Amino acid sequence: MGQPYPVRYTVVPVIGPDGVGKTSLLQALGGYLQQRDHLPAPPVRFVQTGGSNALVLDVRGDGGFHQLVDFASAEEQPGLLRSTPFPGAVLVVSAPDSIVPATLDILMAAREAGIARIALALTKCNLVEDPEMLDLVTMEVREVLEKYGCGDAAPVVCVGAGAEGRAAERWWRANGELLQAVQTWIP
Ligand SMILES: Nc1nc2c(ncn2[C@@H]2O[C@H](COP(=O)(O)OP(=O)(O)OP(=O)(O)O)[C@@H](O)[C@H]2O)c(=O)[nH]1
Ligand SMILES: [Mg+2]
Repeated sequence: MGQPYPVRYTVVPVIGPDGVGKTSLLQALGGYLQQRDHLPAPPVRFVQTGGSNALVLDVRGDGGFHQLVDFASAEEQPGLLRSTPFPGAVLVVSAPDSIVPATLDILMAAREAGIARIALALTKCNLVEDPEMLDLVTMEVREVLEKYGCGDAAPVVCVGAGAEGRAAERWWRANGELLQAVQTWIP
């Protein structure tokens, strides 16, 4: 018998309604990791999945990798979640749109599939100018997470892709916060 393989891989589906910014989020996180860790290229790649390509982001941590996978259209997500046991997921909600019916369908499917840990990425926060509005949306998503039994410790992180100038600094740091939340919240 050899030694157990020392590296853990945790596959984390990135779920949420169509157009909320799932692909943009993974690309932004890839760019962040490239710069932060001085990588020759963003740690993203496309994998072939049936009919379509899935974008995968490898996040390296002390104990192994989290592989964030931008799998499927909203319609296909419930089936995907039922087909494979995942320890956790990143649920993406667009801050300007907040919770929409498709968010609830996907959240319900994730809970039914036994996904215990959900980290919530509130995207497009750079499009919301009023900070109070952002607080309201954050409260709303927290309420929904609690209602669906995700617990009050589930992380909710505001992110924004594609911002420039002074605002870019804030959203740059937010990428790190989201990755940290995923690595600590999803085993
Ligand atoms: N300003 C801004 N625009 C964003 C952000 N994230 C995504 N977008 C825009 O929102 C649109 C949809 O983003 P996508 O990343 O394609 O969303 P998606 O969830 O992958 O969409 P599907 O794959 O079609 O389900 C694109 O036009 C993005 O440029 C963000 O944080 N800020
Ligand atoms: Mg996409």
